Amino acid sequence: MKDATIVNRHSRPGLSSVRPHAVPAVQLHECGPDGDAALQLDLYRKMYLIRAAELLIQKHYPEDEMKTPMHMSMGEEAIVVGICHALKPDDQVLGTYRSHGVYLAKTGETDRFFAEMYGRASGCSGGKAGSMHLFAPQAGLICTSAIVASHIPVAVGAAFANKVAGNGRVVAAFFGDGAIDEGAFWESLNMACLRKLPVLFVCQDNGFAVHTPAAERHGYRDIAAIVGQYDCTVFASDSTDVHALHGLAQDALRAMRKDERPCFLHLKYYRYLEHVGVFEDFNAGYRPRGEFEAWQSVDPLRLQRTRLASMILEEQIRDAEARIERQVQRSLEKAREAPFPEVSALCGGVFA
Ligand SMILES: Cc1ncc(C[n+]2csc(CCOP(=O)(O)OP(=O)(O)O)c2C)c(N)n1
Ligand SMILES: [Mg+2]
Repeated sequence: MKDATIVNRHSRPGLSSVRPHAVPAVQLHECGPDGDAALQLDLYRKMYLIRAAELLIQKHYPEDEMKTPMHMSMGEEAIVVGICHALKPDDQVLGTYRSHGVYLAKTGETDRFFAEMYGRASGCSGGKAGSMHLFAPQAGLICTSAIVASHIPVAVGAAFANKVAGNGRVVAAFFGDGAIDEGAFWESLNMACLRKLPVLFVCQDNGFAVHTPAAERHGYRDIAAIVGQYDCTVFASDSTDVHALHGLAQDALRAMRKDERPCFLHLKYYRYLEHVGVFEDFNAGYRPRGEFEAWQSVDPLRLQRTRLASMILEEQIRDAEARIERQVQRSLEKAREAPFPEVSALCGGVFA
């Protein structure tokens, strides 16, 4: 394993039209004088929960008991954890169909999560929505949506409501680079800037919409430069270091409060698995395995585990990992034993 490294925190973005994303250069991002061990362990635990839950999904999905399509978060853990950890508990988030990470980072719970994967009544969406439509309003997760960019106007509406209510809440909208191709994104950005709404626009750029690279979709070169023309603050990073991304999110939230205007984060990462499903897809011909292998040197969990190893005992790290593994295993077993929704619930919670 290579040394833990942190990437240039506010690096300039590369050209969004260039494939592949370059593996970020690495340099150690320092922790606080006291070593910040508790914070670093918290960040690691949250990322480990996401990875452990998805590894379990990966193991059991082929049994065909989880009927929902799966869009996996592996590779983006540092982004979702870094940002969600910087938010206050009652700040709100919305995400895409690829939101296991967002759900787990914001709620920390896995019983209702796994029940939803197995379509059980105790699932976070009553077992009728599946992996793409996760809800946890009590934890600030308003919704996740399968329709690209459809949740971004909802985020702006929620931020408008918060502003009118004067409750100080921030709304973070997570979306992929494909959402930038949608009018809904630009209209939402415009409205949020015009009305000075507390929205954190988080673009998780993996360079692909399904299998189509940015170069075949974008008639521009630098998304951050374009968004920078709007009345908002823009941050860009290609870091996979959760500590760096957490710091960046804190900077963004401070800027939002100080300037009373939205922030746009352009964050690059590498999607580890196929667009939809639990397997790798390097035989599909649109990206080489070598890219994935190169990104493993900056895998977010690996970086953070190496950092932690210089701060706390190996035994403490293993203990934290074992607890999380027991948690997800228990949740999966509970979900399998839980009842399906009643037939009478079929038409509940739908518009028509
Ligand atoms: C409005 C809309 N158009 C098309 C699709 C089909 N579709 C599903 S995922 C996807 C790609 C989105 O890519 P991106 O936003 O970059 O997210 P990623 O899958 O890379 O996380 C598309 C086009 C859709 N779900 N919704
Ligand atoms: Mg993408």
